[in-house]
Amino acid sequence: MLTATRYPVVTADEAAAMINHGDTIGFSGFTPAGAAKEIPTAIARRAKVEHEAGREFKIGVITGASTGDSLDGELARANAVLFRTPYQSNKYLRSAINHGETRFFDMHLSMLPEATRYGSLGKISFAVIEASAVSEGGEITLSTSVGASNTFCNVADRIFVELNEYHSSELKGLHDIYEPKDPPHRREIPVYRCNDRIGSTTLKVDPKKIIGIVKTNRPDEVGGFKETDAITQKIGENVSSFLANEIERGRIPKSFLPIQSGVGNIANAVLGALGKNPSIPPFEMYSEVIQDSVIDLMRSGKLTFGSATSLTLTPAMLEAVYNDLPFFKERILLRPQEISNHPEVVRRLGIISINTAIEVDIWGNVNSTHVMGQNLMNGIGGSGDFTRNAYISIFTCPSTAKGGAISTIVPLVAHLDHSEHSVQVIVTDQGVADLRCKDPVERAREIVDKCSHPDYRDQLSAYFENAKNGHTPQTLGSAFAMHQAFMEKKDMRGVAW
Ligand code: 0RQ
Repeated sequence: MLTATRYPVVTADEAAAMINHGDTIGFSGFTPAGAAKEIPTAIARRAKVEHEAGREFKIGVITGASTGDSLDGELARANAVLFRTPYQSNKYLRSAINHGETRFFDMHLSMLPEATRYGSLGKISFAVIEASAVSEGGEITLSTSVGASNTFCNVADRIFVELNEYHSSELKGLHDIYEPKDPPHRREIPVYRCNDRIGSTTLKVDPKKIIGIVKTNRPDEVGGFKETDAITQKIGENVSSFLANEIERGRIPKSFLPIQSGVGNIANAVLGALGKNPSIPPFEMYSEVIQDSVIDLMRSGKLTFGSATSLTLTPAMLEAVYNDLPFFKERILLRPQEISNHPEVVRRLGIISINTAIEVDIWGNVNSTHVMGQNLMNGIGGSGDFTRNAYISIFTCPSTAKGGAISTIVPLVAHLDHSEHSVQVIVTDQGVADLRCKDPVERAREIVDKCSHPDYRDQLSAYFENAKNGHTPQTLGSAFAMHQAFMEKKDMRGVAW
């Protein structure tokens, strides 16, 4: 490992001792991949001691997206998070947010770095960045994600590096670090193909800003995936046959288009199904996350290139990649999230976006973030960056949740993340609703007939078929009756309008 000697080697507790109550910290990490691990855990230890002594101790936490338990989980359990942005997925942090103990504001992931640079998020006191190597001259080779680490290091005066020996020492060349210029006269981001390299292989910082190196040897805290079940498999098959049919009809080029796919079990199943469909040619990804299924597709030759901002792999899969690194370095590029998710590039490349909804209404609006319109689940993540700008934007979800007691198709979403103007295709285990060029009533029929669960189909049709109120026949007095039924009797079935 390239370990420069000029920097002070400190323990995580020594680093945490330099951080004050009220400081805002930019931590590396996009999903648990490449997330800082040692220092946040030490800050949580410090917070507990301070709280026991009757002193306030909370920090502002900014990251790329979600992180691992040793960051979000440890800090939330220590009640040490003043505010948090953007996307998170930790159950302890989620609980603190929903109980009003931690302020959380959501952001499109592509916009976080710019907001950080221009000071909208206040002063960033420290950057805490995981790296696989650091040189005497301040060249940092990141690990399994880029996220917003480049921006955090640029804006912070003081940088701690967690030098993680778990990662391969050969990662240089996997990353492409580039930051856009200032507006208003900035030029285009010169990514014209998924594999275009536009920046540098290392993150270059003023070496004087690196005030401590914490050595560690720990894997990313990436959990395993649930086995594909009948529902997720059906969703995957529905997406892949829809796209194959679009090629057949000439609405997608025969050479196909780059794919963006969200994270989680459904995304895994969708990618698996794309891989198995013989009518879909070998393709590329321009996405934010590379997860286990992507690696399998690369090995089989079905996926020829993957551009993303994180390598979110289970430890066994990451080890397999490290054992075959020359093969994967030719096929993977990790960019800052500002570039991987940039609307300009998404539109230019003609990306097919595939993200997950919590619920969808019959008009095509999507809620990806709030349960019953109230409790935050995870956040919008990159779904807005891609959906609004994609060539074809797809949302997937199972047709029901909580054992059938919740219909994910509802008269009106209880929280809006993606509007009917940006959402083009809905896919559930029941089928595919193509909303393009349909008016609101045609969309409602398409979504209810093709995507809703049979238990809810008549109920949902009855909501709009007899209404005569306007272009979008919404009935304001009963639009949330299904949500209210669930909150009162834990079941959305049997609502009469
Ligand atoms: O809860 O496990 O307690 O039953 O939500 O749902 O079906 O396991 O699916 O893990 O893929 O998560 C939208 C949250 C889906 C996620 C969301 C309950 C359900 C379950 C999880 P239980 P599943 P997933 C990528 C880009 C953000 C937008 C995006 C997400 C739990 O995919 O955060 O795609 N997306 N961003 O039971 C009540 C409903 C429900 C419901 C599901 N209608 N009402 N509960 N659940 N639907 C991210 C990045 O950019 C990094």
